[in-house]
Amino acid sequence: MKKCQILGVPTQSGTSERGCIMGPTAFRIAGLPEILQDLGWTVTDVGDAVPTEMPDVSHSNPAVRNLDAIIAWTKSVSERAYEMAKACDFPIFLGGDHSMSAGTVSGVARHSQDLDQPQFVLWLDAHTDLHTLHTTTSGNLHGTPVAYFTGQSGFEGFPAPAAPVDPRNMCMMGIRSVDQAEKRHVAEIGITVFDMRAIDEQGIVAPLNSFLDRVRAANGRLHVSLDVDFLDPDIAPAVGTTVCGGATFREAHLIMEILHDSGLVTSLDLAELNPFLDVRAKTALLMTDLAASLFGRRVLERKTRTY
Ligand code: 6HN
Ligand code: MN
Ligand code: MN
Ligand code: MN
Repeated sequence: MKKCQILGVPTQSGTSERGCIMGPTAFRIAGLPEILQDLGWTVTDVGDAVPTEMPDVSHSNPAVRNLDAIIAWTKSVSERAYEMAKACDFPIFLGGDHSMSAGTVSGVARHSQDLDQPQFVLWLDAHTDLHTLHTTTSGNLHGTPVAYFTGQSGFEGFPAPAAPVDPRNMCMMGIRSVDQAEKRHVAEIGITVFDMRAIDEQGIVAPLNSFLDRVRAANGRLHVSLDVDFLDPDIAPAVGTTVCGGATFREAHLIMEILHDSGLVTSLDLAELNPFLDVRAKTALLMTDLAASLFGRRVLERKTRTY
């Protein structure tokens, strides 16, 4: 049986809205480990990551918040992610705000480098999270992980990622809120972006398949990073950075179903869930169901379905 490991990454230092620390617990209460077991996976919950000791650091950009904590989380999570990628077929990371991905992606990419396979990343988010320590104006470092793990400069005090992801191996979907500095950067480094307008016009199937074809042709390994705010706030209110006009219930499930059928996905982040902002756990349950679709749950096999 295929083995997956689940790690909680209860960080909220990357955002100014408190509550993401409760994310991993909400996913466990929603039953994610048991659901994956029922889908035929051997699941090991390896507990929660703990940050390393905080370094004594400061930055020339006075807006930057909690730099010491984010460096400490990145170091520890990157190490844990690398070990998990070596030890199992599929690591799952339960956030935690999106600064978690500086660690998760740099860790799994290091394992892909060991295997001599290119690392690809599918980024499902309203935002590009492409700021550096120098360009962020909010100072919230959950807006920076993509720049970090693609090896951009401007991360003084962080360990250099062992295997930076080639930005040309990244695809973003759902994008609808991009800051000026990020707009310049995204075009410059060659990330493929399907913003919400592209999805409105083309749907999700053709754009997603064009990316998956590239992953397959390169014999790549694919990390998926799902930010709650990829989804429309009407169906997923439990996030500190809601943006109108997000993905629908079916668009999101269809992406997960196609990803499952591709057999290409090798690791997953469930990021930015803030259970403190949820409404009768509906966002936690939706994110859990989306993960189930990615792991092979089919509409006609849902336990809840009755005839
Ligand atoms: N997220 N671009 C905004 C900022 O504050 O830098 C929003 C960041 C959102 C972060 O989506 O994980
Ligand atoms: Mn492995
Ligand atoms: Mn994000
Ligand atoms: Mn976001």
